[in-house]
Amino acid sequence: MRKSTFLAVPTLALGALTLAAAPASAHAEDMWSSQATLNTLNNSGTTGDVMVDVHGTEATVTMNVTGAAETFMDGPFPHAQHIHIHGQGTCPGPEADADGDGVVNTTEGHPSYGMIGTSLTLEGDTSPDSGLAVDRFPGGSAYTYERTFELDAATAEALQSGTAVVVVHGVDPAKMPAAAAEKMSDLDPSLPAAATLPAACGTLTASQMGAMPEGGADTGVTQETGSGAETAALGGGLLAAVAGGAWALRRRAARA
Ligand SMILES: [Cu+2]
Repeated sequence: MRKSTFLAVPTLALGALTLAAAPASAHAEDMWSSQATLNTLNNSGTTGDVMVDVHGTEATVTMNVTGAAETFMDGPFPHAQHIHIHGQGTCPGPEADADGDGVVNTTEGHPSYGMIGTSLTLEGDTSPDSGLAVDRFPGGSAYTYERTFELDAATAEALQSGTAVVVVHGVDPAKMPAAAAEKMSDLDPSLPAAATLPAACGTLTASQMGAMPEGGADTGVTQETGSGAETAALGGGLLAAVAGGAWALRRRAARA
């Protein structure tokens, strides 16, 4: 009896060690994920969420979008969508409306979210060159998007530094001030302003696993990060185990 009690302690300890060590074997620098909640811009009513799972040089982007503009010239309203980079990593507020027309157009949002790093197209090229390839973007009032593609270095860097921002474009002109709706796009003078107006925006935030400094899981000691006080209080090893487990669950769900 005394012996079994004695044995139970090292078994538990070993279990805890195994849990804590698991994320380390996944190489945080090779596999990580970021996520964003997409909030409405320009009174569009569009919302959604985004998950970016990075595995080496590949990224799988999963998005759910609802409340988007439905039709455009009798077809589904195309929604250009991008990962913007090299800005402040934020979504613009109404004060970004520099010309005072009642909407924050794409150009006016650039200081906040930056330029296009990746075009989240359905097929083909994902570079900034495809930023307005309206025939290769999802469309309609609600959609789910999932695509795996080669992640470019600039977008990867922005994801890791927390300055990557997902923007979904295209707003129902009926929801725009009349004068703004009559304008042509600031990006392409052959398109109406409504086609490229930002409709939803969210900053991609690395999950705890991705934010963990290299080697953090090995020692069980969490080094200083942006939320250092909080992670230290929770305990590095436990947090790593929880974050790793949640990530694995999401991967399984995504593959199903
Ligand atoms: Cu964009």
